[in-house]
Amino acid sequence: MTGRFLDAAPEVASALERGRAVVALESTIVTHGMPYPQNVATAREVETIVRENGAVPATIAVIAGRIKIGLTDEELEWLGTAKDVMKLSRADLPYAVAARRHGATTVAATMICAHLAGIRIFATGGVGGVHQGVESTMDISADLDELARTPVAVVCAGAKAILDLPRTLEYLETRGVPVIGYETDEFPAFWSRTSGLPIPMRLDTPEAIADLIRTKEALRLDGGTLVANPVPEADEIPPQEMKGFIDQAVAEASRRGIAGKAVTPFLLSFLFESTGGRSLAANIALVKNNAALAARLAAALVQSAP
Ligand code: PSU
Ligand code: MN
Repeated sequence: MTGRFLDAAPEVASALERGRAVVALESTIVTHGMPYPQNVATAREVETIVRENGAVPATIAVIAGRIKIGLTDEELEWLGTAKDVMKLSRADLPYAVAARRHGATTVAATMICAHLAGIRIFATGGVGGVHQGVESTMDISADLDELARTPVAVVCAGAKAILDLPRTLEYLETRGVPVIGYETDEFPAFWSRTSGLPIPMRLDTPEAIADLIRTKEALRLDGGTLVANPVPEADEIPPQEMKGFIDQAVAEASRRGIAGKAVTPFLLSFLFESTGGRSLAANIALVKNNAALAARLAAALVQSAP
């Protein structure tokens, strides 16, 4: 039924048919998360890293209303500079498909499309979360509710430190989302390896995480799993250093009245400027690191399947 909206790239379709490892990748990071040309270069490198670690990459986006599961090189290059690409979350996905629009998928929308295609593992940079000032804005990313309902495991570097991280973890717990630290005792804060917040549970191998995912499925527990993988030490920006930049960015967003979907892209590009490009370098490194772990996890998941 849903298949009529999807176009799976031949390589992805054949991997899924044969029960091989596939890793979904999002596209909002390309259109709204990084500047050109780093966005396209990173997306290509991430696909290569997924392959090198034993899985087939499937970058997901909506092009002229078609849900693409795996993009060609030309499509990726076009997406990197296109101007009329919507940022799609759960709420906007049916509109983009019905109205034949172009759209980049956020974590929430990528999870939905990955699940429709039969993909269980997805790598991104950082998931959306509860925003600072939520008391007045009610801004909570739809990514969190998607994690509560759609059975896809999302590998990320924690949540961006521009968010209210304690409330983000509280919300995930309330909604029953397992948050697993990979080789870490703290919930990572995207550009930084630490946040001061203890991780709810820790596992140190892709096999152990695959086992948890299978157990969760066997127990018929709905929803996804969040795997938090800290940015590599060499690329980290220490939390105390990042804090000043973040406070400045959040204050500027509120001064300019930035709201809704525009908040996260504004903060990311503001930080890119204010850190002199360091935030972007860390962002690129952590996405690659997540792609490698996601591919190993996808391989472990198909290998030890009962
Ligand atoms: N991670 C990044 N860069 C990004 C995002 C995540 O490294 O641009 C995007 C993801 O697509 C995520 C979205 O789903 O930001 C969250 O947006 P919002 O806060 O509006 O839900
Ligand atoms: Mn939001």
